[in-house]
Amino acid sequence: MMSTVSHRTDRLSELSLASLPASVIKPAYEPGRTRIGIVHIGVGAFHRAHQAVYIDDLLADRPDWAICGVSLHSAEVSQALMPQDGLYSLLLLGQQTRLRVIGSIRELLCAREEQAAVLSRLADSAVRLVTLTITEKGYCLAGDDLDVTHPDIAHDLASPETPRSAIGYIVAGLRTRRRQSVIPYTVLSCDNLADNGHRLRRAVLQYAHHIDPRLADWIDAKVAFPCSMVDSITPATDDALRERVVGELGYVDAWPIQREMYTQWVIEDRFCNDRPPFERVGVTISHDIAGYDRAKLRFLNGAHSTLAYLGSLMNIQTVAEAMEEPLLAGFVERLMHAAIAPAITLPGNFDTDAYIAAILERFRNPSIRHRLLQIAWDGSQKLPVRLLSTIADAQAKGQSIDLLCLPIAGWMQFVRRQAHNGIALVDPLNDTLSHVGRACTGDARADVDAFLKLESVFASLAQNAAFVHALQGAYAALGDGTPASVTRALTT
Ligand code: CS2
Repeated sequence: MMSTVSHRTDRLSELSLASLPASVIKPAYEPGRTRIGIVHIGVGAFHRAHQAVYIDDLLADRPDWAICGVSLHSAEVSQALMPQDGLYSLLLLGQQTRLRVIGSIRELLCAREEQAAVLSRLADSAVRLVTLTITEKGYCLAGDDLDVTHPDIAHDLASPETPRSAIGYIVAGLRTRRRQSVIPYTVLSCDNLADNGHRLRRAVLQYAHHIDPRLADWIDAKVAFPCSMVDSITPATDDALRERVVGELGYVDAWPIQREMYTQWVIEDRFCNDRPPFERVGVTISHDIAGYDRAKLRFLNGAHSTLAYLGSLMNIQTVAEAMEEPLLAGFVERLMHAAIAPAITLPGNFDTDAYIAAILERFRNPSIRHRLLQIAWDGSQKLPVRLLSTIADAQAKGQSIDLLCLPIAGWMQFVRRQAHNGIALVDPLNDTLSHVGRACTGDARADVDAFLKLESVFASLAQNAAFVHALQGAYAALGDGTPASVTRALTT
């Protein structure tokens, strides 16, 4: 959200760079002298805290890889950052904190208001890479396939020249490049989805096929969609951060961001056009990233969602506070070791114990106020990739799924509680979920059955008797979802 802090000083801008305090890390290049080589769709805090920082590290050497950030719907970020020449501050949270000003986003466009400019960037041969952080719901998938009934996709299929969805923009750009014989860009998903590149490719091809089968064949043959794994904990901006940044910077920043010191980016080595020399700035380029993305999603994100739902039911506010609750911290640790680790297939040299220990350490970081309610957003999109896929694999291996069902039941109880309190969920399925939640009576069988009708969440697991039974047991164990009953469920 934009700043509510009063403007007591000047605004951060290119002009102010020279007079920033020495403690602030600033771009090692002149932002105005860079050229755009990347279009990024979805300029949220995560992109600005992650990919844009790697590119910021690179621009002194390679000024041809600056970013044009595109927001599909909201003009909020361009309104906040354009008056500051695209600059913004990033507070790095660790034992010591560091403040950095990032200059790699040289242009910000709101697609809804500046469609022609976005399409012309996508057609520009200097743009060799399109990256995306549009969150799980932005892919408009139903299971593994493109959801052609999704309103944005239906709109774009009817008028592909004036798209609304990310998939619609990617294909519109590729279509023009094909027509003009311009080499296509690589399309790199940076979202928390297993096999994100494969899923995006499939959705793009299905969409293109509806418009023009020859275009789909061309994309199939010419365009690369590498998979990637991204990792850095990025709590949402709050007023405390804004105040702190004004104090340390001496300038007002309308939308600073924060993240933990730790960061990781692994990208599959599959490109159809030039790419930034990512290795120079700490990105891992690998031929096989499957395994790494799964590990991150299932351990880190699976544990995060578990803390989010069970912790929120216990009225706990943040991840670090949840980790101070021994029953909850003990449960996520047990969940990772005893339920997630045995079900997952990992690369041979993967050190699972060290990976789990590092995650728990990051969760305990007291300098990060990462709100559980932020992680609880979009549960209907996150649970399938974070926990339900582990449940399916555990069942296939004949392992117990009892522990894994507790966070799923926790989500249902959370939805029920929010609905009964009249609080809307941040979730694309909010209407349906609130309806289901309001109708819950506490009867485990009836309540769980109503949730299982959500086909896009549970798919065939809804017909799996062992899963349904275990889930009903977990839901019943959580009783009425009050802190006392969650505590009781965690004790047994
Ligand atoms: C979190 C992630 O909000 C969430 O759902 O689980 O954003 C998490 O912090 C990142 O994936 C860490 O890399």
